[in-house]
Amino acid sequence: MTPQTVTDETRTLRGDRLRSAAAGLSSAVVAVGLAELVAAVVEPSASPFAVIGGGLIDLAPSWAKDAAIALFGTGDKLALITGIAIVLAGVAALAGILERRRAGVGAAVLAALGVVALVAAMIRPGAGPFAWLPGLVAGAVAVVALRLLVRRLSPVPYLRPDAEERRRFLLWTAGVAATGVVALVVGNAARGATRSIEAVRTALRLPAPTAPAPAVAASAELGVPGLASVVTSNADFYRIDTALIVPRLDPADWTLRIHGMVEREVRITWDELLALPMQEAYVTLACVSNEVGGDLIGNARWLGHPVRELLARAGVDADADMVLSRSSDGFTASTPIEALTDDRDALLAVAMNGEPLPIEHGFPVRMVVPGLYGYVSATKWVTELEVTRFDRATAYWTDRGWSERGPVKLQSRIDVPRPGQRIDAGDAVIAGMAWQQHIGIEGVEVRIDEGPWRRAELSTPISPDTWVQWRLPWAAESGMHTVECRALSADGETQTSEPAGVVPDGAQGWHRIQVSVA
Ligand SMILES: Nc1nc2c(c(=O)[nH]1)N[C@H]1C(S)=C(S)[C@@H](COP(=O)(O)O)O[C@H]1N2
Ligand SMILES: [Mo]
Repeated sequence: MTPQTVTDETRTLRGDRLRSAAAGLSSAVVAVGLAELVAAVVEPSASPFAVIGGGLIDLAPSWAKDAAIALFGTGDKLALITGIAIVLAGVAALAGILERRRAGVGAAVLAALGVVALVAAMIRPGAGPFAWLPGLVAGAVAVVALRLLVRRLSPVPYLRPDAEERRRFLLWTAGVAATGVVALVVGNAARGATRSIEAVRTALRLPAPTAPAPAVAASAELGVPGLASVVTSNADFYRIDTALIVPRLDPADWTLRIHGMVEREVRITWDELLALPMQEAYVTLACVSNEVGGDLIGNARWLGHPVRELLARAGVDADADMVLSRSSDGFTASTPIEALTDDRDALLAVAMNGEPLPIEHGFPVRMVVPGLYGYVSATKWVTELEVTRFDRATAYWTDRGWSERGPVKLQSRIDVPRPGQRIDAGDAVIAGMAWQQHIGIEGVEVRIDEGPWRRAELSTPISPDTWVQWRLPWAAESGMHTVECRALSADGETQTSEPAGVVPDGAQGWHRIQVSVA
C-alpha cells in the first residue's frame, strides 16, 4: 500500500467505489444463486424471484398489467423477471457502496431484501412448510459475502491498492459471483428434474368422451393462407395468467372441493372425476385483455365433466348467484351460477385437443365456460368451487378494477391482409374471424374506404360457442385503402362502432386496417 498524491485521489476513490459496487453485485448474485438452488430442492414455488415477481403481479395496478400484456404479450413474465433483476442489481451495487462507507449498512440493505423474499414466500397462497428457507438463505449469504468482500478492499478508500491487491480482490469478487451462477444453473437443472409432472402428464390415459363433439365439417375452414385456423393447436394457444411459476399439480394429489352455500360439501379426486361421464365440446376462449384486432383468443376441443352435475350433487342454495372458483395458486374467478347450471357446456376440463391439459393451460383440471371471458370463468389448476353471492365475495381481477361479470362481446377481426401489408392490384381476398361465444355469428360485413357494407362468406360454424372464419373477394385497385369489418350476431345485434378499451369489461369497436395496393 503506497500513499499517493492528491491529484490521483479522485481516480482512486472512483476505483474504490466501483470495486465496492462490484462487491455488492457479486454478493447478490451468490445469494440469489444459492437461494434459487435451495428453493429448487425444497420448494420450487418459493423461489425468491418467483415470489417477489408474483407479489408484484398481485400488487401492480391494472394499468401496469395491461401495459405489460400490451407491450410484451405472452413474454410479459420474462420482462418482469428482467426488470426485477435490473432493480436488484442496482440496489445491490448501492448496498456495496454503502457498506464501504459504513460497515453494516449495506449488509442491512441486502438482509432486508432477504426478509422481503422470505415474507413474500410465506404469504403466497399454497405456501409450503419451508417457504421461508430460500429468503433466509438469500439474506444470510448476501450479508456474509458482502462483509467478506468489502473487508478485502484497502483499509481506507483513498489508498490506491497495488496491482496485486486489485487482482486478488477481483478474483474473490468474480469467484463469489461465479459460485452464484453455478448454483443458479444447478438449481435450474434440479428444477428440471422435478418437472416429472410432465412425465406423469404424458403417461396419462384419458377416458374416451361419453358424449363426443360432432365432427368438424370440412367447410369449417375456408383455407385462406394467413387466416387463423378454426381450431387452435395447443402450441399456438395464447396463454395468460398471473403464475410466474406454473403450478405443477400431481393428479394423484388433486382434489376439488365444492363448498359454501351448498347442502353438502363435495370433495372429488382425480380418479373419481375421470370415472364420471365426459363431455367433449369445442369452445372458443377469449381474454378480456384482447384488444380489437388482437390475438388473445383461441379455440380448442375440450373434454370434461359438466360443472352443473357437480353443483347438483352439492345442492346449491337458492340464494346463491355466483361460483368463486379458486386455483392452487390463489387465483379466483367469479362465474354467474346460471352460466354453470344452464344447458351450455360449462366444463371441468381435463383435456385440450385430445391430450391432457398442457401444464401451462391448467393441468390437471381447469374450467371452461362458453360465452364468458377467461378472467371470470376459465380458472386453471382449479381446486375449489365456492358457491356464494356477488355481494359477498369478489374475484382476483374484480378487486383490481375489472367488471365482476364478463360476457364476451360481439367482435370480428381482419387477419388477411395483415395491417400495413402491401399487396398486388387485382384479385385479392380479405378474410378474418368473428365471434360471440354462446350466441353465435350470423354474418360479417366488410367495407372498403368507408364505402357500402358488403356481406362476407362465412365458414360453417362448429357451434355457437366457437368463432367462425369469413372471407370476401376484393378487386384491389392501386393506392392506400382502409378496410373495416363488423359482425352480426345470431340474436340480431350488430357489432358496435363505439370504441372502448379493454378495461373494465372488454374491448369493442370495429377493426380497421390500412392496406397499400401496388
Ligand atoms: N389459475 C389461473 N387461472 C386463470 C388465470 C390465472 O391468472 N390463473 N387467468 C385467466 C385468464 S385472464 C384467461 S384469459 C385464461 C387464459 O387461459 P389460457 O392461458 O389457457 O389461454 O385463463 C384464466 N384462468
Ligand atoms: Mo384474460
